[in-house]
Amino acid sequence: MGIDPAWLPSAAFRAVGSRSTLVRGSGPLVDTVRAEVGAACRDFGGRVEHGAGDDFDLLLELTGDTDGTDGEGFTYAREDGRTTVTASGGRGLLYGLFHVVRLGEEAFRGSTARQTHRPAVGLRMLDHWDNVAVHPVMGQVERGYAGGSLFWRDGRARGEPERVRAYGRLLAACGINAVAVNNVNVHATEARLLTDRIGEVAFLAQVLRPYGIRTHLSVTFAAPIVLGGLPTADPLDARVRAWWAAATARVYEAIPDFGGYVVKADSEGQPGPFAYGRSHADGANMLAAALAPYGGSVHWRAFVYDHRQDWRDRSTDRARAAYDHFVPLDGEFADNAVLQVKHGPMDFQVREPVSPLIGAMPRTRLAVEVQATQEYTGQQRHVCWLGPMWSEVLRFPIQQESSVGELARGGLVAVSNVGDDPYWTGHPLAQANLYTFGRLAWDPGADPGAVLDEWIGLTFGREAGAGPHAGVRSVLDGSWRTYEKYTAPLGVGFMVQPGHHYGPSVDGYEYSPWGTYHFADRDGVGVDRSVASGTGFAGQYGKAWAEVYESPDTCPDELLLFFHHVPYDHVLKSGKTVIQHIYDTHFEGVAEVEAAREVWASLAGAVDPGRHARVAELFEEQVRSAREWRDQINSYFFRKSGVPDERGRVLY
Ligand code: GCV
Repeated sequence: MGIDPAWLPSAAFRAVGSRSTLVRGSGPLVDTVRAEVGAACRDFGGRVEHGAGDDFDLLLELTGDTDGTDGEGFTYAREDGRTTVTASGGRGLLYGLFHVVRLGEEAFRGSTARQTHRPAVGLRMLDHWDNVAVHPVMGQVERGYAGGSLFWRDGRARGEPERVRAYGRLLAACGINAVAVNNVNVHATEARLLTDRIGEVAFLAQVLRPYGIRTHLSVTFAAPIVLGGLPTADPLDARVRAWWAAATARVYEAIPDFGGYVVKADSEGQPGPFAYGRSHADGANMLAAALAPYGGSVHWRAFVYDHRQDWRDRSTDRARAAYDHFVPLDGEFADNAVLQVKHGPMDFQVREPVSPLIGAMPRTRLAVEVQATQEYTGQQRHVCWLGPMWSEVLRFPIQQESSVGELARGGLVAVSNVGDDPYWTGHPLAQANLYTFGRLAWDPGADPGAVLDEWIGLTFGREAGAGPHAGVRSVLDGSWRTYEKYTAPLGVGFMVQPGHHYGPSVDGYEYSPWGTYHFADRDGVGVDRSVASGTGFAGQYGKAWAEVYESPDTCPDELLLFFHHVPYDHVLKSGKTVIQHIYDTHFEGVAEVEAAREVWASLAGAVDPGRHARVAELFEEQVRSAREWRDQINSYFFRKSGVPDERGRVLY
């Protein structure tokens, strides 16, 4: 098959393509808009108007006014039988066109008073964990479940502009405006993208630019040593600073609109400022200084923790690490240094509390990072639509008056789930995660269910009452909670097979150095992170949430084992004991996957055969894997606790 059109099949453009449209303005992004409308008109018989006449149904106009949002906003109105989109910047016009595409026929009915649309945050980015050269353990894409990289193959740029361009188009259509093109774990080959191989990055930047996407690059903190031959990478050393300034100047010669650097430092073996007795603010600010003359930013990741912990040491708590490292540095970061924080304190588990760091650094620009690639949520073999989780995170009032989405002033970032798979994302339904991320990054307060409806309508068709809409929706809508039910219970996390992280292994990380433990014994399970008797992590929140999480009586059920070690007969707010909850949810989770598989089977004939077959095949694996999770988890806790299932179901 060719490349899947995903949420931009030709049919999605019918309403625009069958009418006459006037595009006013000039510039590269306006050319993109014109080309999009032209292609739609060729498919559906409409016209692109030129000149000053007023015989048109849709006006897309670049006004040149300034709307204060870097030209990304647009206005939309329908009056006197005409639909009008105006924007002060090319990106805004492009986003306005895609708004009309999303509305379809509705954009050409009745009347709508002028509305203003603008993104809540300026940076909406995808980070690719793509290696240029195949890594012996991690492969071409670290934690990638969609085939090889879109950008790189076997040590080189793939040089396939059509595919990259199609990708940029999909991203623009859901509002994403930045892409980091290589893994944050920067190995030797990848390091050179910064210097002698910058031309390969420039090629990608050139292909993505017409869709309003800026290119960013992950760099190694040790670059002055490994590329520049200096004896040190000390951020306060004048030679090091000069090296970064010169390297950055050359980057901007090649890519004038380059977005900036992404850095993983002092994390999981990556080099960083600690080796020189310097702080992470020193490290980030050095790169910020190199980027500042060109308007670039450094995205400095807060994922810093001890990955060589002794499991016998009960006082070290990985959940505390980001806060402990970074909160003392609040106010020390340069304006163009953005601290990029994972949404939870651990590592993209199916359920985590929001990272307390997000509410604790008022004088620092923060970006919040989520993971579209499903490392811990089924690896794109399981259906797991993450929209509701991300929406809960973004709307979470971490401070009394501010939600996470409001505090993410430095941007919203997702680790990409895309590869060179013909469906882009391995599992065709995982496209919904990519689309949903873009739309929630544009508007963190949006209703994720409405976003899902949009995605289904664009991807599968919008005929009212007919088609697969209801079936696809029911398969995706509750799939995150279903996944949670059959995997690690009540926020305790992990229990995955070490290394690749697919499938159950309850004790897989229990005696490991990675800091991810559940502490199950014959009496109970969970991690005591209270201030009173545990690691004190609960005290990293502001007063209101610290009080809620401190006691098992007030802690929400779904996070109970994240914050507390409780006996198996502890009664949840739901009225069930912890052990019975574990049994029940694991049986329910599998039943829900089996039911979803039947719904999908019933859509044969309503969904194109290739897509239907791929998803049907993946459902077989999901059912198998979910049963394995259920039986391993239930048997493990039955054997530990000796408590039988009150409903008498089989435990092994
Ligand atoms: C890119 C987790 C993943 C790693 C990843 C890391 C990170 O630990 O398992 O593969 O490395 O997160 O976010 O840096």
